[in-house]
Amino acid sequence: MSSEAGSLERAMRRALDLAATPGVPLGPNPRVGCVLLAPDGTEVAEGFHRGAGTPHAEAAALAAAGDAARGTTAVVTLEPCNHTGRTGPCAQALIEAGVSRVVFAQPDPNPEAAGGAQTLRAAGVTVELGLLEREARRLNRAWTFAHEHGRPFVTWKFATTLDGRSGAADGSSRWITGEAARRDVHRLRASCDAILVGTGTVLRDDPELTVRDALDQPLPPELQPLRVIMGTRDVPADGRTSNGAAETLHLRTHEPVEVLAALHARERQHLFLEGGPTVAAAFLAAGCIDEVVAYVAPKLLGAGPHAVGELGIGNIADALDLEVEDVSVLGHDVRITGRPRGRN
Ligand code: AOF
Ligand code: ZN
Repeated sequence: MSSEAGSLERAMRRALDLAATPGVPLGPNPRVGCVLLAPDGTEVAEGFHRGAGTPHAEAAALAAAGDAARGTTAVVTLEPCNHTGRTGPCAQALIEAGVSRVVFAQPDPNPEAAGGAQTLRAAGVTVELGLLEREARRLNRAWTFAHEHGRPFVTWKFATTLDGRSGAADGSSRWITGEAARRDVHRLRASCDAILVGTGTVLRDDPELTVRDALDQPLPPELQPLRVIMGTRDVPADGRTSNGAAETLHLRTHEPVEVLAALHARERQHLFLEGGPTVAAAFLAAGCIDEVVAYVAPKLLGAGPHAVGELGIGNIADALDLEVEDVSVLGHDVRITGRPRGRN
Protein backbone atom coordinates (compact mmCIF):
# COMPACT_ATOMS: atom_id res chain seq x y z
CA MET A 1 0.00 0.00 0.00
CA SER A 2 1.38 3.45 -0.90
CA SER A 3 1.94 5.85 1.98
CA GLU A 4 -0.86 8.01 0.50
CA ALA A 5 -3.31 5.08 0.59
CA GLY A 6 -2.08 4.18 4.07
CA SER A 7 -2.70 7.63 5.49
CA LEU A 8 -6.17 7.78 3.89
CA GLU A 9 -7.11 4.44 5.40
CA ARG A 10 -5.72 5.43 8.80
CA ALA A 11 -7.71 8.66 8.64
CA MET A 12 -10.88 6.77 7.69
CA ARG A 13 -10.40 4.38 10.62
CA ARG A 14 -10.00 7.40 12.87
CA ALA A 15 -13.16 8.94 11.40
CA LEU A 16 -15.05 5.67 12.05
CA ASP A 17 -13.80 5.65 15.66
CA LEU A 18 -14.89 9.25 16.12
CA ALA A 19 -18.30 8.46 14.67
CA ALA A 20 -18.65 5.60 17.16
CA THR A 21 -18.07 7.84 20.19
CA PRO A 22 -20.29 6.29 22.89
CA GLY A 23 -23.57 8.03 23.62
CA VAL A 24 -23.96 9.73 20.23
CA PRO A 25 -25.93 10.54 18.32
CA LEU A 26 -29.23 10.92 20.04
CA GLY A 27 -32.31 10.64 17.88
CA PRO A 28 -32.68 9.44 14.31
CA ASN A 29 -29.40 10.68 12.81
CA PRO A 30 -26.48 8.55 11.62
CA ARG A 31 -23.12 8.31 13.34
CA VAL A 32 -20.63 10.24 11.21
CA GLY A 33 -16.96 11.15 11.63
CA CYS A 34 -14.65 13.41 9.61
CA VAL A 35 -10.89 13.98 9.52
CA LEU A 36 -9.17 16.78 7.53
CA LEU A 37 -5.72 15.89 6.16
CA ALA A 38 -3.01 18.25 4.92
CA PRO A 39 -1.41 17.37 1.53
CA ASP A 40 1.48 15.66 3.38
CA GLY A 41 -1.02 13.33 5.13
CA THR A 42 -0.88 14.90 8.58
CA GLU A 43 -4.11 15.54 10.42
CA VAL A 44 -5.36 19.15 10.51
CA ALA A 45 -8.65 18.71 12.39
CA GLU A 46 -11.40 16.25 13.15
CA GLY A 47 -15.09 16.27 14.04
CA PHE A 48 -18.05 14.01 14.64
CA HIS A 49 -21.81 14.30 14.78
CA ARG A 50 -23.48 14.48 18.21
CA GLY A 51 -27.14 14.18 17.28
CA ALA A 52 -30.07 15.74 15.44
CA GLY A 53 -29.90 19.52 15.32
CA THR A 54 -26.16 19.69 16.12
CA PRO A 55 -23.48 20.31 13.44
CA HIS A 56 -22.75 17.48 11.03
CA ALA A 57 -19.32 15.84 11.29
CA GLU A 58 -17.92 17.81 8.34
CA ALA A 59 -19.14 21.13 9.78
CA ALA A 60 -17.58 20.27 13.15
CA ALA A 61 -14.22 19.46 11.51
CA LEU A 62 -14.32 22.63 9.38
CA ALA A 63 -15.06 24.74 12.45
CA ALA A 64 -12.13 23.16 14.29
CA ALA A 65 -9.78 23.78 11.34
CA GLY A 66 -10.74 27.38 10.56
CA ASP A 67 -8.56 28.77 7.72
CA ALA A 68 -6.38 25.66 7.84
CA ALA A 69 -9.14 23.74 6.01
CA ARG A 70 -8.04 25.24 2.67
CA GLY A 71 -6.36 22.67 0.42
CA THR A 72 -7.07 19.71 2.73
CA THR A 73 -8.56 16.31 1.98
CA ALA A 74 -11.76 15.65 3.95
CA VAL A 75 -12.05 11.99 4.95
CA VAL A 76 -15.67 11.31 5.91
CA THR A 77 -17.53 8.12 6.83
CA LEU A 78 -20.67 9.23 4.92
CA GLU A 79 -21.20 11.16 1.68
CA PRO A 80 -21.46 14.86 2.58
CA CYS A 81 -25.07 15.99 2.58
CA ASN A 82 -26.51 18.17 -0.13
CA HIS A 83 -29.59 19.46 1.66
CA THR A 84 -30.63 22.07 4.16
CA GLY A 85 -32.19 19.98 6.91
CA ARG A 86 -31.78 20.75 10.57
CA THR A 87 -28.40 22.24 9.55
CA GLY A 88 -26.91 23.56 6.27
CA PRO A 89 -25.52 21.49 3.37
CA CYS A 90 -22.04 20.10 4.07
CA ALA A 91 -21.07 19.79 0.38
CA GLN A 92 -21.42 23.57 0.08
CA ALA A 93 -19.55 24.20 3.34
CA LEU A 94 -16.63 22.03 2.15
CA ILE A 95 -16.50 23.92 -1.17
CA GLU A 96 -16.56 27.31 0.55
CA ALA A 97 -13.82 26.28 2.98
CA GLY A 98 -11.55 25.44 0.01
CA VAL A 99 -11.27 21.70 0.65
CA SER A 100 -9.67 20.23 -2.46
CA ARG A 101 -10.58 16.55 -2.14
CA VAL A 102 -13.28 14.51 -0.39
CA VAL A 103 -12.88 10.79 0.34
CA PHE A 104 -15.98 9.17 1.80
CA ALA A 105 -16.91 5.61 2.78
CA GLN A 106 -20.66 5.21 2.31
CA PRO A 107 -22.94 6.90 -0.25
CA ASP A 108 -25.86 8.60 1.52
CA PRO A 109 -28.95 6.33 1.29
CA ASN A 110 -31.19 9.17 2.48
CA PRO A 111 -32.84 10.56 -0.68
CA GLU A 112 -33.41 13.93 0.99
CA ALA A 113 -29.72 14.45 1.66
CA ALA A 114 -28.02 12.56 -1.20
CA GLY A 115 -26.23 14.20 -4.14
CA GLY A 116 -23.29 15.72 -2.26
CA ALA A 117 -20.70 13.93 -4.41
CA GLN A 118 -22.14 15.46 -7.57
CA THR A 119 -22.24 18.96 -6.09
CA LEU A 120 -18.63 18.66 -4.95
CA ARG A 121 -17.43 17.40 -8.34
CA ALA A 122 -19.32 20.16 -10.16
CA ALA A 123 -17.37 22.67 -8.05
CA GLY A 124 -14.04 21.10 -9.03
CA VAL A 125 -13.45 19.10 -5.84
CA THR A 126 -11.92 15.64 -6.36
CA VAL A 127 -14.25 12.97 -4.94
CA GLU A 128 -13.41 9.34 -4.12
CA LEU A 129 -15.80 6.88 -2.49
CA GLY A 130 -16.01 3.39 -1.08
CA LEU A 131 -13.00 3.33 1.29
CA LEU A 132 -14.05 1.08 4.25
CA GLU A 133 -17.66 1.27 3.08
CA ARG A 134 -18.57 -2.05 4.74
CA GLU A 135 -17.39 -0.79 8.13
CA ALA A 136 -19.30 2.48 7.68
CA ARG A 137 -22.52 0.66 6.76
CA ARG A 138 -22.15 -1.61 9.78
CA LEU A 139 -21.72 1.40 12.05
CA ASN A 140 -25.15 2.70 10.99
CA ARG A 141 -26.73 -0.66 10.23
CA ALA A 142 -30.30 0.19 11.23
CA TRP A 143 -30.19 3.75 9.85
CA THR A 144 -28.89 2.47 6.50
CA PHE A 145 -31.47 -0.33 6.39
CA ALA A 146 -34.34 2.02 7.23
CA HIS A 147 -33.43 4.42 4.41
CA GLU A 148 -32.84 1.62 1.90
CA HIS A 149 -35.99 -0.36 2.74
CA GLY A 150 -38.36 2.33 3.93
CA ARG A 151 -39.03 0.56 7.22
CA PRO A 152 -37.20 -0.17 10.50
CA PHE A 153 -34.72 -3.05 10.85
CA VAL A 154 -36.38 -5.76 12.98
CA THR A 155 -34.56 -7.88 15.56
CA TRP A 156 -36.65 -10.69 17.01
CA LYS A 157 -35.51 -11.85 20.42
CA PHE A 158 -36.88 -14.85 22.23
CA ALA A 159 -35.92 -17.20 25.03
CA THR A 160 -36.57 -20.90 24.94
CA THR A 161 -35.69 -24.18 26.61
CA LEU A 162 -33.64 -26.77 24.77
CA ASP A 163 -36.90 -28.41 23.72
CA GLY A 164 -38.27 -25.17 22.31
CA ARG A 165 -40.65 -24.12 25.10
CA SER A 166 -41.03 -20.44 25.93
CA GLY A 167 -42.65 -21.06 29.32
CA ALA A 168 -43.96 -23.76 31.59
CA ALA A 169 -47.46 -25.14 31.09
CA ASP A 170 -48.62 -23.56 34.38
CA GLY A 171 -47.36 -20.09 33.36
CA SER A 172 -44.82 -20.11 36.20
CA SER A 173 -41.90 -18.85 34.09
CA ARG A 174 -41.59 -15.27 32.89
CA TRP A 175 -37.84 -15.83 32.76
CA ILE A 176 -36.41 -19.05 31.42
CA THR A 177 -32.83 -17.87 31.11
CA GLY A 178 -30.46 -16.66 33.81
CA GLU A 179 -29.13 -13.31 34.97
CA ALA A 180 -26.40 -12.90 32.32
CA ALA A 181 -28.86 -13.43 29.47
CA ARG A 182 -31.30 -11.00 31.07
CA ARG A 183 -28.61 -8.30 31.28
CA ASP A 184 -27.73 -8.99 27.66
CA VAL A 185 -31.36 -8.42 26.64
CA HIS A 186 -31.27 -4.99 28.29
CA ARG A 187 -28.06 -4.19 26.44
CA LEU A 188 -29.75 -5.09 23.15
CA ARG A 189 -32.87 -3.12 24.08
CA ALA A 190 -30.64 -0.09 24.66
CA SER A 191 -29.31 -0.33 21.10
CA CYS A 192 -32.82 -0.18 19.57
CA ASP A 193 -35.27 2.71 19.40
CA ALA A 194 -38.52 0.75 19.74
CA ILE A 195 -39.54 -2.40 21.66
CA LEU A 196 -42.66 -4.29 20.62
CA VAL A 197 -44.94 -6.86 22.25
CA GLY A 198 -48.50 -7.95 21.53
CA THR A 199 -51.50 -7.22 23.74
CA GLY A 200 -51.38 -10.89 24.82
CA THR A 201 -47.95 -10.45 26.42
CA VAL A 202 -49.02 -7.21 28.12
CA LEU A 203 -52.16 -8.86 29.56
CA ARG A 204 -50.31 -12.00 30.69
CA ASP A 205 -46.93 -10.67 31.89
CA ASP A 206 -47.41 -6.94 32.55
CA PRO A 207 -43.85 -6.18 31.31
CA GLU A 208 -42.27 -2.74 31.75
CA LEU A 209 -40.28 -2.86 28.47
CA THR A 210 -37.60 -0.40 29.52
CA VAL A 211 -33.81 -0.46 29.56
CA ARG A 212 -32.86 -0.93 33.20
CA ASP A 213 -30.05 -3.38 33.85
CA ALA A 214 -27.61 -2.56 31.05
CA LEU A 215 -26.31 0.78 32.28
CA ASP A 216 -24.85 2.33 35.41
CA GLN A 217 -27.82 4.66 35.73
CA PRO A 218 -31.36 4.21 34.43
CA LEU A 219 -32.13 5.90 31.12
CA PRO A 220 -34.47 8.90 31.45
CA PRO A 221 -37.89 8.42 29.77
CA GLU A 222 -37.05 10.60 26.75
CA LEU A 223 -34.01 8.41 25.93
CA GLN A 224 -35.79 5.08 26.42
CA PRO A 225 -36.85 3.14 23.31
CA LEU A 226 -40.48 3.69 22.35
CA ARG A 227 -42.71 0.97 23.86
CA VAL A 228 -45.03 -0.40 21.19
CA ILE A 229 -48.05 -2.60 21.87
CA MET A 230 -49.62 -4.31 18.88
CA GLY A 231 -53.16 -5.70 18.81
CA THR A 232 -56.79 -4.69 19.02
CA ARG A 233 -57.53 -5.54 22.66
CA ASP A 234 -57.42 -2.84 25.34
CA VAL A 235 -54.56 -2.96 27.83
CA PRO A 236 -55.04 -1.95 31.48
CA ALA A 237 -54.43 1.73 32.17
CA ASP A 238 -52.72 0.83 35.44
CA GLY A 239 -50.34 -1.70 33.81
CA ARG A 240 -46.59 -1.18 33.75
CA THR A 241 -46.49 -0.29 30.04
CA SER A 242 -48.62 2.73 30.96
CA ASN A 243 -46.21 4.05 33.59
CA GLY A 244 -44.14 7.15 32.90
CA ALA A 245 -40.82 5.29 32.49
CA ALA A 246 -40.97 5.59 28.68
CA GLU A 247 -43.31 6.67 25.90
CA THR A 248 -45.86 4.04 24.80
CA LEU A 249 -47.68 3.62 21.50
CA HIS A 250 -50.60 1.21 21.18
CA LEU A 251 -51.20 0.24 17.52
CA ARG A 252 -54.58 -1.44 17.14
CA THR A 253 -53.67 -3.71 14.25
CA HIS A 254 -52.45 -7.26 13.62
CA GLU A 255 -50.51 -6.31 10.48
CA PRO A 256 -46.72 -6.11 10.83
CA VAL A 257 -46.51 -3.96 7.69
CA GLU A 258 -48.83 -1.35 9.25
CA VAL A 259 -46.83 -1.38 12.47
CA LEU A 260 -43.57 -0.85 10.62
CA ALA A 261 -45.06 1.97 8.53
CA ALA A 262 -46.25 3.74 11.69
CA LEU A 263 -42.81 3.41 13.26
CA HIS A 264 -41.02 4.52 10.10
CA ALA A 265 -43.21 7.63 10.03
CA ARG A 266 -41.96 8.35 13.56
CA GLU A 267 -38.32 7.94 12.41
CA ARG A 268 -37.83 4.73 14.41
CA GLN A 269 -35.13 2.64 12.72
CA HIS A 270 -34.50 -0.43 14.87
CA LEU A 271 -37.38 -2.44 16.31
CA PHE A 272 -36.73 -4.99 19.02
CA LEU A 273 -39.48 -7.59 18.84
CA GLU A 274 -40.15 -9.28 22.16
CA GLY A 275 -43.66 -10.42 21.41
CA GLY A 276 -45.14 -13.79 22.12
CA PRO A 277 -45.72 -16.61 19.60
CA THR A 278 -48.57 -14.86 17.74
CA VAL A 279 -46.67 -11.64 17.09
CA ALA A 280 -43.52 -13.55 16.16
CA ALA A 281 -45.44 -15.71 13.67
CA ALA A 282 -47.10 -12.66 12.10
CA PHE A 283 -43.75 -10.91 11.54
CA LEU A 284 -42.08 -14.09 10.26
CA ALA A 285 -44.93 -14.83 7.87
CA ALA A 286 -44.80 -11.26 6.56
CA GLY A 287 -41.04 -11.55 5.90
CA CYS A 288 -40.45 -8.70 8.34
CA ILE A 289 -37.72 -10.20 10.54
CA ASP A 290 -34.17 -9.22 9.70
CA GLU A 291 -32.28 -10.68 12.66
CA VAL A 292 -33.02 -13.38 15.22
CA VAL A 293 -31.50 -13.49 18.71
CA ALA A 294 -32.40 -16.69 20.54
CA TYR A 295 -31.49 -17.30 24.17
CA VAL A 296 -31.53 -21.03 24.78
CA ALA A 297 -31.61 -22.32 28.35
CA PRO A 298 -30.24 -25.87 28.85
CA LYS A 299 -33.51 -27.03 30.39
CA LEU A 300 -36.22 -29.44 29.28
CA LEU A 301 -39.91 -28.87 29.94
CA GLY A 302 -41.67 -31.34 27.68
CA ALA A 303 -44.80 -29.17 27.73
CA GLY A 304 -45.74 -25.49 27.53
CA PRO A 305 -46.11 -22.85 24.83
CA HIS A 306 -43.70 -22.57 21.92
CA ALA A 307 -41.65 -19.49 21.04
CA VAL A 308 -43.37 -19.12 17.69
CA GLY A 309 -46.92 -19.92 16.58
CA GLU A 310 -48.25 -21.60 13.47
CA LEU A 311 -46.43 -20.57 10.28
CA GLY A 312 -48.28 -22.81 7.86
CA ILE A 313 -45.10 -24.73 7.03
CA GLY A 314 -45.70 -28.43 6.49
CA ASN A 315 -42.54 -29.55 4.73
CA ILE A 316 -38.93 -29.29 5.88
CA ALA A 317 -38.02 -27.87 2.47
CA ASP A 318 -40.16 -24.82 3.29
CA ALA A 319 -38.58 -24.20 6.70
CA LEU A 320 -37.46 -20.67 7.40
CA ASP A 321 -33.70 -20.96 7.10
CA LEU A 322 -31.35 -18.90 9.22
CA GLU A 323 -27.69 -18.22 8.76
CA VAL A 324 -25.93 -18.28 12.14
CA GLU A 325 -23.69 -15.28 12.71
CA ASP A 326 -22.73 -15.78 16.31
CA VAL A 327 -22.99 -18.31 19.13
CA SER A 328 -22.07 -17.21 22.66
CA VAL A 329 -22.38 -18.71 26.11
CA LEU A 330 -23.89 -16.30 28.65
CA GLY A 331 -23.80 -17.75 32.15
CA HIS A 332 -25.55 -21.11 31.81
CA ASP A 333 -27.39 -20.14 28.64
CA VAL A 334 -26.51 -20.00 24.95
CA ARG A 335 -27.21 -17.04 22.67
CA ILE A 336 -27.60 -17.69 18.95
CA THR A 337 -27.71 -14.76 16.57
CA GLY A 338 -28.77 -15.34 12.97
CA ARG A 339 -30.22 -13.78 9.87
CA PRO A 340 -32.78 -15.12 7.43
CA ARG A 341 -30.76 -16.59 4.58
CA GLY A 342 -30.41 -14.50 1.48
CA ARG A 343 -30.93 -11.16 3.22
CA ASN A 344 -28.34 -8.43 3.59
C1 AOF B 1 -25.98 13.78 10.33
N1 AOF B 1 -24.71 13.99 10.72
O1 AOF B 1 -22.57 14.31 10.31
C2 AOF B 1 -24.01 13.95 8.49
C3 AOF B 1 -25.36 13.70 8.08
O2 AOF B 1 -31.81 16.97 8.90
P1 AOF B 1 -30.40 16.93 9.34
O3 AOF B 1 -29.72 18.23 9.11
O4 AOF B 1 -30.22 16.44 10.75
O5 AOF B 1 -29.64 15.90 8.38
C4 AOF B 1 -29.70 14.52 8.52
C5 AOF B 1 -29.17 13.86 7.26
O6 AOF B 1 -27.95 14.44 6.81
C6 AOF B 1 -28.83 12.41 7.52
O7 AOF B 1 -29.95 11.57 7.36
C7 AOF B 1 -27.77 12.12 6.46
O8 AOF B 1 -28.42 11.76 5.25
C8 AOF B 1 -27.08 13.47 6.23
N2 AOF B 1 -25.69 13.54 6.77
N3 AOF B 1 -26.30 13.64 9.04
O9 AOF B 1 -26.87 13.71 11.16
C9 AOF B 1 -23.71 14.09 9.88
N4 AOF B 1 -23.00 14.07 7.62
ZN1 ZN C 1 -24.19 17.43 6.37
